Amino acid sequence: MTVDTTNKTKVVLTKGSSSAEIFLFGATLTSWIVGGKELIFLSRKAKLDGTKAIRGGVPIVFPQFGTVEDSSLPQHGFARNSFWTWLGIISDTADEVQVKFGLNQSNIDPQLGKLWEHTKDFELQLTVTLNDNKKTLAMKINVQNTGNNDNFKFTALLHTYFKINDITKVEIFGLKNSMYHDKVLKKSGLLEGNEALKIDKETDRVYSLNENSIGFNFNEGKIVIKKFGFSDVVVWNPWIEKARSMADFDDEEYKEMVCVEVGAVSKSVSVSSTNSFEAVQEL
Ligand code: TA6
Repeated sequence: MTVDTTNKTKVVLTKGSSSAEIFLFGATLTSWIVGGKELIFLSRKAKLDGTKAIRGGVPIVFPQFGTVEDSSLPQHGFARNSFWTWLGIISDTADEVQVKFGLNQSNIDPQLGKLWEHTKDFELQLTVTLNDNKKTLAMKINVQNTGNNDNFKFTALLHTYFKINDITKVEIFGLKNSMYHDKVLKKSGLLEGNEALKIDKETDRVYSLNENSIGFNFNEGKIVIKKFGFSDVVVWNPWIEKARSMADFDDEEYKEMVCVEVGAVSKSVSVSSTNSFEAVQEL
């Protein structure tokens, strides 16, 4: 079965030797198996019952990245904390299957929805494309302003947790000569001088990146992330202390994951009435 929806909490895609799983909660993709390998990290302690955002996979960050001074929205917004609507199969061919999920005001807990003035005016869709011939996984977000009058601003990001087996062997490429904000040092306007960024401490950086191709080498191989429409890349690893502070993350799991996240976060996106914003990551 190419698209299995018998488990009401998630959709399982299978195409040849590739597979992917997407929970309706947060439309969070929690698994991508390709070439016999799982490439997505999911914490052994992740909550999968809708009680909190899933720790791992690809949480959808919308309409806000992080926390913002004059906003009462929770960190990373409400999309990852809401049950999305299954919008069905878009296409299913010999090599590829494409499915869609949607989020609008009807999916949002009113207690959360009232924290953003445009909750009634947005329609967010996620399209997931699994291609077994190209061995790729594409995720596209489309943000529609369905209101009749004013435009609205948001930030959005695909918070991808990649599964690796040794963080000390990870080298992230494609960032050299880009400017970044370092959330650990709380410093902005820093210039990345490394051809290959290694992770050996808590790392939480927002890179403004014109390049549309980044990636990383790791023990098991190399992952290239192509981005279209996203202006930024966030690199995050909690390292030892932050790992210990997260109840839904095992103390040692910082060694087995790295987040390389594409998004539009360093400056907000504005969508005018009846218009939309679209962005894609292809792995
Ligand atoms: O994307 C990196 C980041 O913004 C970090 O600052 C860290 O907070 C991470 O997201 C996870 O956030 P969460 O709210 O899921 O614990």
